[in-house]
Amino acid sequence: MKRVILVMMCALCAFSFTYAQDAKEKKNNKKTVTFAIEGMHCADCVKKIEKNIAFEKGVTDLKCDLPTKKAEVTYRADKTTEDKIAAAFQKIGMEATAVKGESK
Ligand SMILES: [Cu+2]
Repeated sequence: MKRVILVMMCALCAFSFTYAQDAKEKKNNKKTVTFAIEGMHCADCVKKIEKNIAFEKGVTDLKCDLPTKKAEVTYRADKTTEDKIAAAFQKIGMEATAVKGESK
């Protein structure tokens, strides 16, 4: 009988550990994706991006780099997706392509 209890305790421990891990990931599921932006030519374009994309749902951080025509977008994966952000760029007349390998 003791052994059964021990096994059950172990199972419970493993379960709560997995659950805690899950909750932590849900809380901390920020993703950063670098987009190559076609149509970002000048400081006004950067302003336009900052005014629009920074306020997109789920976007928590945005860094534009004009010389390389790249925008680093940090977003909450439970609120939005890479595709939705790219669509938001499209809405303001820019083509955003996620740069693979630069995602964190
Ligand atoms: Cu411009």
